[in-house]
Amino acid sequence: MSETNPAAAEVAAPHRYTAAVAAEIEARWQDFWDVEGTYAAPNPKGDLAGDPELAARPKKFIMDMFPYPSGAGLHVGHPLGYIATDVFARYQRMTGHNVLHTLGFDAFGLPAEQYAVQTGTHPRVSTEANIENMKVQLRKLGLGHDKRRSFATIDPDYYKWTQWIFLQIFNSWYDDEARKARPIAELVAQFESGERALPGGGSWSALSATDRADVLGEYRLAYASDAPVNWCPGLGTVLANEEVTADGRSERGNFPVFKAKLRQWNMRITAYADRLLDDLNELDWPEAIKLQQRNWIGRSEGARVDFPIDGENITVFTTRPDTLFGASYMVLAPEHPLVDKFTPDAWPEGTHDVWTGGHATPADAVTAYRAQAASKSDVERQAEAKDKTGVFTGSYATNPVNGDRVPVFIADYVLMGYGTGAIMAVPAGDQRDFEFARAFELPIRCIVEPTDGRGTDTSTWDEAFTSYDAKIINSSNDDISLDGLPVAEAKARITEWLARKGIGEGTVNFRLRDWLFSRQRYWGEPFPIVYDEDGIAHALPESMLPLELPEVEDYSPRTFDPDDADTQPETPLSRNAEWMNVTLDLGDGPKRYRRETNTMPNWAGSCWYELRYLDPHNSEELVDPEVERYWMGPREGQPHGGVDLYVGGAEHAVLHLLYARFWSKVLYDLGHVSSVEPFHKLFNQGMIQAFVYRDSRGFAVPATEVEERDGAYYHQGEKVSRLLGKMGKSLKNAVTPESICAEYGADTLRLYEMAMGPLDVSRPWDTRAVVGQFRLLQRLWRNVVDEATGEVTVVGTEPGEDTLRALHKAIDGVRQDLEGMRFNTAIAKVTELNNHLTKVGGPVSRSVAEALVLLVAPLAPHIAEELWRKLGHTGSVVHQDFPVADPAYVVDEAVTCVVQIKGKVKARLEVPPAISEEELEKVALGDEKVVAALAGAPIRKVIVRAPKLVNIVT
Ligand code: ANZ
Repeated sequence: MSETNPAAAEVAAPHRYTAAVAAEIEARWQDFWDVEGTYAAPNPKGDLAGDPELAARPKKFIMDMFPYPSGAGLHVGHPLGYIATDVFARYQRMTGHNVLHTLGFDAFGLPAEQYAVQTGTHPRVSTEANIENMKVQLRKLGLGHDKRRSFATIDPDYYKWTQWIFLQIFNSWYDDEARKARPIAELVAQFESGERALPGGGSWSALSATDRADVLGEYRLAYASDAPVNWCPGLGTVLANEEVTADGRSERGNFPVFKAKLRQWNMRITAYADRLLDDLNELDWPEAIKLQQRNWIGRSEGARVDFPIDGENITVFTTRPDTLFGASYMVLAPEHPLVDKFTPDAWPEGTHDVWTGGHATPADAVTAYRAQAASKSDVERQAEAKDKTGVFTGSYATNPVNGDRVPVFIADYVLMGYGTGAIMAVPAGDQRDFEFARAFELPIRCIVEPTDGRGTDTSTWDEAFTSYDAKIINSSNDDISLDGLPVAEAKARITEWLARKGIGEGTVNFRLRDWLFSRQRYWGEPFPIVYDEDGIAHALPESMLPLELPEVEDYSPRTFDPDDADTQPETPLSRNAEWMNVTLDLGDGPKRYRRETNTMPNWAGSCWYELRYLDPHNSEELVDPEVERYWMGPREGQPHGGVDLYVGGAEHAVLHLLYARFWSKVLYDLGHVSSVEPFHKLFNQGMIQAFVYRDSRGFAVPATEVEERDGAYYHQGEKVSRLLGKMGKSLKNAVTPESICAEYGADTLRLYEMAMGPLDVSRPWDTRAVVGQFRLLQRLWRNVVDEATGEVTVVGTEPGEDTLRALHKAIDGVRQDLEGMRFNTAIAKVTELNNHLTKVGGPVSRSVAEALVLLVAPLAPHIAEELWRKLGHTGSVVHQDFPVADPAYVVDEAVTCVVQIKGKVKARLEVPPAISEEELEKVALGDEKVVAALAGAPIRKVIVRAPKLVNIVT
């Protein structure tokens, strides 16, 4: 590379902007910024209180999704978002805002632990080393972070507060009437006074300590439960639903995941389902992300309906109560608790052969079918293409609207974790029911009039008729008729009828499940929970926080054969008896306790980190309320408050962003923060992709060793294939920011990444193209500095009209582009202005040069600082005012251009006076009237006299 590197080749001019000059400038200014604390965000209590001018400025809290300090370090794809927020933050600083911008590290969790296990070093040692390495890498990019506010989630004085928040959540319950979380003590008071009845009846004072703990466990927002969880033997830990892929495997590692009953901690995020949904409306987020959250929360409006059976009821959840007259059988999830009860000893008279699965008794059939269902993930069970399977339980229930006897089946397409775990099956209106009914020869009643011309004879149908846009038929009894009603009306009418008759009620169901919150890992926050001798969980008092992660010899997780579902997790912390078994005084004298040995999931630390940036050294409270209000509080246009800009990858759509929103709401309800939402505006940056070269065996070969010849690619003489893919070590195509900084400097790297395309679009990295931005900086430099002498060349005379127009148009455009985060087009405008100055030639007016430097400052801060200094200023450019365009020079006076074809005027165009010949020709030939007049005739010649005349000869 070095022979063709202009930075090396052009050293002839001693004061040219070269890689060496860039390196020297950049290192010097990075030191300067650190020493001066240039990026220190003002503190509302100290700095702003004493400075009314500063206090009057609007604020901008600008954040990136913080990185995992992985062992591989950063490649050029990682900082794309960091550079973008940095440019934006710099622009905001220069336009009169108090800006808070910093970056911490998300350092607990599986990747760090796996890396530690691989390398045989303690996760703290390897993680801290990785953080240091990343800091060095990031510093080179010239990011304007307030470093006083940086931290890692593994710092005990950070996770002290993660544990503290856990305890707030543990010590609160959701009051459905008030629609908010309240302290659990207030619930206890209600039980004590009798204001609220105990769910099981009786009086609070008569309950044992264990019973009380059990009752409260049903209310607490953080609670332990024995519900079935996602157990991943290959990782040796349980996982949250959000961490399981659509095909039932672990998102990390791609191992099988099984349902297992294990006592685990959960967060009652479901209590917030409706608020998490409603509050999305006020957020400035990409629609795609909002949609993913809405789908994940999955609100369905429908009804619960009771089907009588042997003096009891089976309650179903349906979104289509209007189809009740078409319910011809029922299905329970195989795990439904009522199945055993309604499995008689023998098959009833006349049981259809296909219903029995070939088993002698219903019990045999049920047992065999359950075993089969248990080996499948929920996703496999619900797969659309799958053949419908199931068995008859041997019992019949009654359809409450028409008295029909409906057989009760168990089938795996019905899940225990959704609705009531039981359905009424309407084969005419639901495709899964239709397929099941065909397989098991069950009646299919037409209760919705098809609108697609297929007719009402269901024996001729190939599929269910699932449309909502139709009328109900064949649906009446002595008391109610739905016939002729459209679906929505029929739904409302039948729901009202069911409620009046006491056999059902309207209800809203959510797909969202509670958040499984414990992991059987070492590298996470310990739970601030201990168990007494009766197994009752107690919160540690705040004075015992942080509960530090103990140093252990063996921190590796116990993993198992990935396919062995019958394994049990083992927590690394339980191997440390001394840490686990303790004597503590929790207020009632010293007693023996056992610590919780699970750790929190890696999402915990990122659920509240925005708050810590605000008040990073507070050891007394989570965050000072005044400070929180200043940076995060509600404002006009941001009714829920939150960070002003949050940039990160789209892959966190539901996991991190949903969890963080949930914690935010709990903290808000309990009065700890004034913002209901953590992130007001979200922006997803695209990915930097890279070419992956593979040999004939499909193995990636190092991208730097590939040669191109006649459009084909070769590695050591062998032809290789080329495809666009991810950048990374494993694909042998990673480019490090250091290598680009060494070759051109960080300012060039920053410009290149921002110029590659719109920020939200993925783009291929092309090292050969980086030089283009380097040349731009060289021209910029040349417009201010004499390359031969190093003297500043600017003059005091005013610029000409043309230059003023070019300047003010650039200022106007760059302002709009930076505000709108269109960094690529902002760079194009700077380039245009710079080229204009080069073309005009001669020394540049000081006023123009200074404005140009200020325009460049957010994008390429080091060179801007240096030129600003050379232009005679003493301070930093960082807090200068961004130039303001003079509108008089921005408006284009348009000129009328006449277009002639063979001398006859065919069109008149309004064009800018400065339009180039080429541009004008393009515009003229593309004009509708001209195209029509040409009617496809071949063009012999185009004569252009910009800006007034175009003559086309055909
Ligand atoms: C009768 C019916 C008729 C249904 C019809 C649909 C169409 P969403 O929209 O996702 O909420 N269902 C209910 N609980 C279920 C469970 N535990 N496992 C599998 N399926 C379940 O879906 C709700 C619909 O899915 C419910 O409405 C029920 O089928 C089914 F023409 O009831 B429906």
